Amino acid sequence: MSTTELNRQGRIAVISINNPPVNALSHSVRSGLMQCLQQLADDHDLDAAVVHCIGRTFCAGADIREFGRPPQQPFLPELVLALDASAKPVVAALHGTALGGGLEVAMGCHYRVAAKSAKVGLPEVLLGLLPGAGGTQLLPRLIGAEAALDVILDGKPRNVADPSIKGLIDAIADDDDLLASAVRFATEVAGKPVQRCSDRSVAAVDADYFEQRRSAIAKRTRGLISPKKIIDCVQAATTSSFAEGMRLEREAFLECQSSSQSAGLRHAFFAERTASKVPNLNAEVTARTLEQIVVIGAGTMGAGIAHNCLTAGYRVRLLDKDADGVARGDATVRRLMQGGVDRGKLTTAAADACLARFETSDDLTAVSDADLVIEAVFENMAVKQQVFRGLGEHCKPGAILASNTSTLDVDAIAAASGRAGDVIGMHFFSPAHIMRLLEIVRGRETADDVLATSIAFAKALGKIGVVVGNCYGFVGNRMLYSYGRENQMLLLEGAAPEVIDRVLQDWGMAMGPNAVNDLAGMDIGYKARKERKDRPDDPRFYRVADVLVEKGWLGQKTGRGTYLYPDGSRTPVPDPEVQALINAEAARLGIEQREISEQEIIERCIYGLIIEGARILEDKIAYRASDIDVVWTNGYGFPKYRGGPMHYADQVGLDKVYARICEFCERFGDTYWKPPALLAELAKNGGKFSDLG
Ligand code: T1G
Repeated sequence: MSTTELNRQGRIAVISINNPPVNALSHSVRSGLMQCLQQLADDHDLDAAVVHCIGRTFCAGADIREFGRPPQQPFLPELVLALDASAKPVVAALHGTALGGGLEVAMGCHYRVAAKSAKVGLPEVLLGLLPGAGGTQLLPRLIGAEAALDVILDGKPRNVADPSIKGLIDAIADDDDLLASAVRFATEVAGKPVQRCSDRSVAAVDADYFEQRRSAIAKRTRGLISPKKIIDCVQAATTSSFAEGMRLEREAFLECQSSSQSAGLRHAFFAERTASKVPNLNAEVTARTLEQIVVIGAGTMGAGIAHNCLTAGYRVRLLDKDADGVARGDATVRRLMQGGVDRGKLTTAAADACLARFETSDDLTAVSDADLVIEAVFENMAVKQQVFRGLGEHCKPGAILASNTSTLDVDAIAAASGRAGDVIGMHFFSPAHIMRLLEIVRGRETADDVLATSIAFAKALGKIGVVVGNCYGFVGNRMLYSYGRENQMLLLEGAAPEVIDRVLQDWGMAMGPNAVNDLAGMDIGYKARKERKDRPDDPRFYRVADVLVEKGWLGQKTGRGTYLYPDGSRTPVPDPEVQALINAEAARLGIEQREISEQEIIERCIYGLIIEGARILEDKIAYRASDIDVVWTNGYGFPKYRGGPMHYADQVGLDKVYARICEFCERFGDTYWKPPALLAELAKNGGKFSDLG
């Protein structure tokens, strides 16, 4: 329940907004604020006002949950204009993160007093939007057009003392003295001429500057609508009147808001926050305390995981079976830490503090003090079971035992430990210190508090934890097989690798599948396929990749894979020898090659994902379709502005998706294309995956 009320401190009105958890500017907050402004105007015993928020933050923006519903007045721009027009000065008191519409409300006020720790930002671009309540017109008037463009285009929050936003904040207060400072400030300006942001002008900027920004942003935000419109609006702030600029901004905002891109990004925003909510997890359960982490396996993944845990504040011991492995892991962690300092992500002092909590050892039994052990050894069941037998013997009661396996049976690993209730899967994505996704694999016997601890641990690492069930490949890699399989089939059927990659990258994938294979190294997938017990009995299944690996053409690390990488470059160059090899394999398999349309390439790969996603829902390996979307938009380069494979299917229409899959089933057989019953049911009833909760 939200409240917005006006109280008095002498002749100063203190307007308090209270709308947990982040004081989003819901309809009731907007209405309450408008009423308080009217009360300020009408009350002759009030000379000025302070607007502040109760709880952890000033308004964090418009209430995104209201989008997609019929808008209710007062709209946010009306509120901002009413603040700006107030005859009596209004001071915003900022703490926490004043974001989006929250910062726009603050800029509608005449002054801004901020707590030292406060941050401000305009993250609308991350939702496929643009500041739609005056942000593109007000911010340039306070900090200049170029600086405003930086803030609005990157969408990142900045500390209020950041020099890049000089001119936005009028005074900075101690965190525990914010409201009193703001009231004192209001008292000082009371009775003086009001300083309206809208009255300011914006210094002229050369038109070429905006053109340069347009071409730069086009490369960085392939296909996105809102960045270009942001530049248009900020340019208008330098050339048009405030009223005209506001009109243009409103027009552009409504266009962005109604776009499928914004729908996809808003879906992703809420999906990432819902993913950590486990439907049948006992809410009373409390997480176990984690202080000492032990990572077993000092390879690339293990060292990345160790680095991630160190920067999150844990004590970390990195183990490997031999001294060379330990030395390599130690060097990797230190290199990653220095990289963070070089990029300005970490201060040297912070890096040193992390390393002071870091140690290594080649004694695999050095686990007795561990609160959590994360196994990151070779992806082989026998090797993992041996490690877990040791953990079962040497770890203290209550220690959590996690496997970083990317595909293997977590229950079989757990059984080897003799304490399956303490075992869980934690599938990190490479590079572990950068990728935000963590698949948390709930084993059959995983205890509720182990699961709750793992979810909290993911958040502490700054990752998006998605709880998934135990099957081959869990959610991400299980679906990757369908996507990769269709890529391989298309190669044999006549689509060149570079065509497939270009089409899928133009569609929005971060990289084409063949370039990804070369980047990761095709030997990894090759070994996993050889281990698979349920490998389809189909000579075409990943045939091209297998032949390339058997020739030693693994990808970038060998200078050639699907593509050539001359002189150690990382730019893929089509390889005529590979194309000849593909054609020969197709002929040997009796596959008649043909011209394949771009649309078919997209549908074969993306609908292959959707089918597997539907089967995952049928098998209850994911709690909700949006969890599958979170996995693919955060772990596999699926474009966030399309929301994820399941949201995309809903957008296309499940009846259309189902019909196309039935066609593929006719043409290519039901081994891979048999429509899941769930999809058929939803398509028949006009349903959506999002209806499943
Ligand atoms: N509207 C509705 N709910 C929101 C919300 C918002 N703007 N922001 C957060 N929530 C919910 C969130 O779903 C979660 O709910 C809970 O609050 C805690 O969030 C016209 C159009 C503020 C930095 O994009 O960046 O203004 O899961 O888990 O990690 O120009 O939330 O508990 O049920 O993220 O501490 C612009 C989005 C909107 C800011 C806090 N503003 N929010 O992070 O908590 S568009 C944003 C955030 C706009 C105007 C335009 C973060 C946070 P639940 P959380 P957190």
